[in-house]
Amino acid sequence: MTNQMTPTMDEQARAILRGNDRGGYTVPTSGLYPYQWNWDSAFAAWGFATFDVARAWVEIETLLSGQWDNGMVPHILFHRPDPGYFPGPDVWGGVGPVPSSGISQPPVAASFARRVYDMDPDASREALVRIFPKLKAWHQWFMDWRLDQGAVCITHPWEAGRDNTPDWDGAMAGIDPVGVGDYTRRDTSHVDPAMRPTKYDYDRYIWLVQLGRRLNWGDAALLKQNPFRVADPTMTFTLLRAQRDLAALGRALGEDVGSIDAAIQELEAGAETLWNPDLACYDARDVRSGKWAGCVSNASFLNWYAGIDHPGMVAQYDRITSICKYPVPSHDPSSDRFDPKRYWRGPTWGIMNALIGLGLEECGHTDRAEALRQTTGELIRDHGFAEYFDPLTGRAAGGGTFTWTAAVWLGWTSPSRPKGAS
Ligand code: 9WN
Repeated sequence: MTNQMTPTMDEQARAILRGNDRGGYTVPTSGLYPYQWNWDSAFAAWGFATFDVARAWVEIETLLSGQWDNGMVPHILFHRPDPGYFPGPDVWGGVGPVPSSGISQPPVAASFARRVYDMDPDASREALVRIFPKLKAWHQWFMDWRLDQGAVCITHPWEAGRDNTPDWDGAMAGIDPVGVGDYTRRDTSHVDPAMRPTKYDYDRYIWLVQLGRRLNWGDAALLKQNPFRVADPTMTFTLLRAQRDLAALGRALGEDVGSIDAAIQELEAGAETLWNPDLACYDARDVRSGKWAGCVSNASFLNWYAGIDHPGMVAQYDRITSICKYPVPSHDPSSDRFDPKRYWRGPTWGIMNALIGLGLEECGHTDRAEALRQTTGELIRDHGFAEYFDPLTGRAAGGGTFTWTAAVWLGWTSPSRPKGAS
């Protein structure tokens, strides 16, 4: 029986989603991130679908309402002005139908759309018919503008959603942020600066935004002039998975999915170009310099999620999970660049764990998948719905009452998650 004074974890998670709902879209957490973020919304849809399928579709449709003419779906939609976040719409100068940033984010929306659809096909069909061409155009934009030997590249660290990971250290060092000017960060007034990227990082983030804006976010111009171009496991594996899910959705609708199937083959070949033989792991590759990042990150382990069961990755996974109590860390704890509190340079993220866990399970590594589900559930139960966690102690870090952590609870770690959610 539920004690009325103490809400259950499920009730708390649902209350977070509702509390972060701004009418048609959710914010990742109030204060720190007051707008709609791309991959956060896809996770939010997953969470909503466990108790309100119609609301899940609204989340995805609102995200796609920001799609640009070239097919790109921005990483932030600034539906309503809010001075609490920097850089805002005036700095970005996005050129789409809704004020937005000028870059994208890991395309997990089609994959969560498939999950929502599978949970209730009848209630989902109309929305699916509307969004299918939009998702297809977005994926095609990646295929047209972002491939290097079939692997998907990012043009800004924020695009991979793993902002300050050591994966980009080499490429970031190649940027001289000359003329970036003065600006005031807002993130460090919400969160302990030791848990956030440094000024060195921010100068380069803003410099890259200014460059994109100067080029009016033209894809061809950016391809030529942007010094930051890194082939990234997050993007490559999530797009590969998303294309597989989109093809399945297309078949359910009776659509021709020939071009999506061709893209899947190209991305499968591209994923193999991210295998770093010296590291014995999937790695990021700096396209401008041709150098490997040399990083075992949580994105390295998205291979299973993409349907690739590389035997070498099991050995890496077992090594990494044996050296920290709360895996999967965003950077290898045995590396001298590991920092257990600083954002994507060490902490564990529930969303990455969910993607890794879903992939492990689908590839038949069920014991590992179940163990990861358990430790992630324990982290959230014992330390709260935090943005991320210290992988050594489990301590909560970053923002609190976080939408995607609540969604991961509802869709993946809750003992009472509905059948079909995960
Ligand atoms: C920049 C919203 C987003 C996530 C990203 C995470 C963080 C933003 C920031 O927050 O990035 O996009 O300002 O730090 O790195 O993955 O989507 O939760």
